[in-house]
Amino acid sequence: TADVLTFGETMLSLQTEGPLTTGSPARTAVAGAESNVAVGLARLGHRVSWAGRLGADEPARLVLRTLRGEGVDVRHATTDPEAPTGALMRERLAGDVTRVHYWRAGSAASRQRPEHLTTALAEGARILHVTGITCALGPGPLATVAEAVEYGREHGWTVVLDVNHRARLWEAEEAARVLRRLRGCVDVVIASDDELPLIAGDDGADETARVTELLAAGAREVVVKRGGDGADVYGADGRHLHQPAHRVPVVDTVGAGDAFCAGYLSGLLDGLAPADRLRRAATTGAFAVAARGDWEGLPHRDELALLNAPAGSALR
Ligand code: KDG
Repeated sequence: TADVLTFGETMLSLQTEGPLTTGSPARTAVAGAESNVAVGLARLGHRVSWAGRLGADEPARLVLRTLRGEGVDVRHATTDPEAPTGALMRERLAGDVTRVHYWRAGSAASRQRPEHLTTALAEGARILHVTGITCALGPGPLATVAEAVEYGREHGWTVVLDVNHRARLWEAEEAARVLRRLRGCVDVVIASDDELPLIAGDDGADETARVTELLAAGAREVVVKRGGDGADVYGADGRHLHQPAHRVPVVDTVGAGDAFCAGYLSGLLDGLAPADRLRRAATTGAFAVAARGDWEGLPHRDELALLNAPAGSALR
């Protein structure tokens, strides 16, 4: 049994130094919200399985090698011989502004279907982690998410949904319609404050009303992320806690939400109290923003306390 099962689209990521049109050099990496979470959890010592779908190509080899190297179980990842692994480019423009380009239409992950996840589900897990990104990839991935959350719910797993809205992949109206249908099977909802309206509440509702609606729909906890302003957790027992963000130099915010999620799930697995898991989430989120790359800066368990070291420390 895994601690956490997750799946979604993991891609080849090209990260340019400057505008593409000038022939900028680029670095190759691996990106994908769910595998970012998987890496974060593996580095904290948890058993995590990533069961996405890849093409039969070199980017797939890079993805598998990277995840394996990070200690993520990829035995249940599947291969689509007829479709490529997806790709994205993070193009650095003026200053620290980056533009994202996707090549994901028709990708292997967009062709994932429920039967591709059967063996992964049968192996069991304590937590199922899914995101709104997978729901946006097409009818097959959406059906896979829907069946997985039902399966997790029936088998007593903790089902975690990170809204993770990607406006480039689908319209907000459609996202809202789909995500609200999934709510009944979700134990923990994670959303940034601007994503919360997608999954709960009518126009003009405040945060409390939206959270109340999610808790009434069956969630045990709702976690609201506010970037540099920290995060909050609301529990079905009426408790509400706030955690400020760590003050760190912000190098790259991409992946911060996934890092936060990994920290939060790690706290759940370790049986930490809500305030402590929120603190761990803030810590892993801070590591992510302080380093370049979507997941590269995530801490190993013995590094969690490093943020408390005085600025500029050299550890000898
Ligand atoms: O959350 C970080 C992700 O956005 C990144 O790793 C790539 O999954 C990705 C996406 O859909 O943009």
